[in-house]
Amino acid sequence: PFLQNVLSNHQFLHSTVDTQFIDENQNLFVMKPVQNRAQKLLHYLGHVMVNGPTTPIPVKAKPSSIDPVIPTVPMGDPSLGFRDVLLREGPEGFAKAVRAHPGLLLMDTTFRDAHQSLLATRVRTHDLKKIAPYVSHNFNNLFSLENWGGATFDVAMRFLYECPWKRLQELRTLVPNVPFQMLLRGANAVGYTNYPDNAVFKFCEVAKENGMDIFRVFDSLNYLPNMILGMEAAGRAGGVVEAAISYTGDVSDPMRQKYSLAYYVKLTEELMKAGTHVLCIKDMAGLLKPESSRILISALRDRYPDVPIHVHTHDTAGAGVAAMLACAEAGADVVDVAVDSMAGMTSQPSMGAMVACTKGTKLDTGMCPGGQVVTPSSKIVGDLAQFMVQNNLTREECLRWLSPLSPPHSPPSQVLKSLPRIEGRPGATLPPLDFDALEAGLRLLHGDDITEEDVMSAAMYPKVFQEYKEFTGSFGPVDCLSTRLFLDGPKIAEEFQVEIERGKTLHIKALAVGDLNKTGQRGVFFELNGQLRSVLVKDNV
Ligand code: 3PY
Ligand code: ZN
Repeated sequence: PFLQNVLSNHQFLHSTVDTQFIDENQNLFVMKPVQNRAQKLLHYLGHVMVNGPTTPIPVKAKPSSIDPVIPTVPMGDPSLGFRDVLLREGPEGFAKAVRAHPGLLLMDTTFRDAHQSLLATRVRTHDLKKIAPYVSHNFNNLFSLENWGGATFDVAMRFLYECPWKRLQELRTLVPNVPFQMLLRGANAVGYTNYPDNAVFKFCEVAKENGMDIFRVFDSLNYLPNMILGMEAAGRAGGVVEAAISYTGDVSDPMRQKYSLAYYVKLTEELMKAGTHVLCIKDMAGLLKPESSRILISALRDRYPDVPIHVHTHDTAGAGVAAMLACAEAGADVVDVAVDSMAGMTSQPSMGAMVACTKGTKLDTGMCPGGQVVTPSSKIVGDLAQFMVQNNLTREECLRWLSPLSPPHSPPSQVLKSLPRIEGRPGATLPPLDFDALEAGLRLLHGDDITEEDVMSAAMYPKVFQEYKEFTGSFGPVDCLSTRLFLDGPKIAEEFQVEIERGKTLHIKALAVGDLNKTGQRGVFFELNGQLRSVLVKDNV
């Protein structure tokens, strides 16, 4: 149970209590241990200075020592945006306003899919926060800003040692006017596994409370029961439900019948029946071409004149802008783009290109342009393809001979062989998650400042959350460090500031790294707020 001391005990603070109350509540005088965040951060910096980055980064190149110039924003509140419509009119009213909007609307994926696709999801909250006010002021007419979900949740804790919920809260404060959008993997929420249904419901509820607005719900195999569960969870939380059909094949090729136009029309019918507010076509492999875009979007537009259609693609083959233009011309309301410098290749098409291509037409956007390189689902397909090539297998051979070979880690269903199978939607038969028991366990392990958000992080990623708490337990709030300091540490004699909470700034100067001692350690010396401090770091090299 949560220990409430004299600083937080409600009864103590708000009612007259007698000495017996004090006698009976010994916990009133239990104080949290001093956090000593400063010393922990020095330990982190010392560790990076001696051993290099703690975060696996896919390239050897050092982070740039140039501090990016952040464009200034005008004083005062940003102009109103679609979030104001959403807050005023709710998801249905929002969908109507989107449909009624004359030009083409854009979703900016820079804060999520663009860096997930190009930079292995390694952009830190620290940097997102710096540019967020600019986005809020200059891109207030975006349909949404995609900034959460997909791989961001896992990577934030696993590799960046930061809290994904804090990212959401902080960005929400900085961007009050543009709807936030996240990618929810249906019944798999933001994970790679099956969760009990109540975990998915609770997850969406807490995400909405923390500022999420639009939930793009997909299942990479278009497995309807999984999608519908995610849609229900997002809808019940009060979010905008955007059901997304994963697109594959080529609807413009009459020879390819498995994923034909009829397949997509049928699926759309089901998602409309399930009450989606927005319909999304999610072309995660970048397969849409202008002709297939026209065929698909005009068919859906004809059948469902009232639902906003939102199209997502990747520019993998370079046809992204052409395809998205064709979608818009065929009746799509929203397409996904990324900031020019983080667009193209496996990311989304460039915002600048879309803005320029529609300028002065009826689709005018009203904007003035100013490791793992594939999505997780594509990786499953890629792993299998590589496996087949390596073993020189045809499709038939693969199916027939798969048994004696060692499969890749992300197997197709045949590989299950005698492994246990689940009939139907896995979450339906999993026992509900006991949030109270989980919370009590976390408090025991990590102390009392466990929040509802932490409980959800642990529900999604138990091991990753555990390691994240251990890491920040010894190294402190590393999310407060600039990215260069986080990855590379300071240079000797460099002076810098770290704001560890609002109004609480550490002034640090790196002084020296000592020689290797007999036990394989080095002293690293700093000045912290004018006082000499040192830490002892094991040299792993
Ligand atoms: C994800 O699941 O993270 C994706 O981006 C799927 O395309
Ligand atoms: Zn994507």
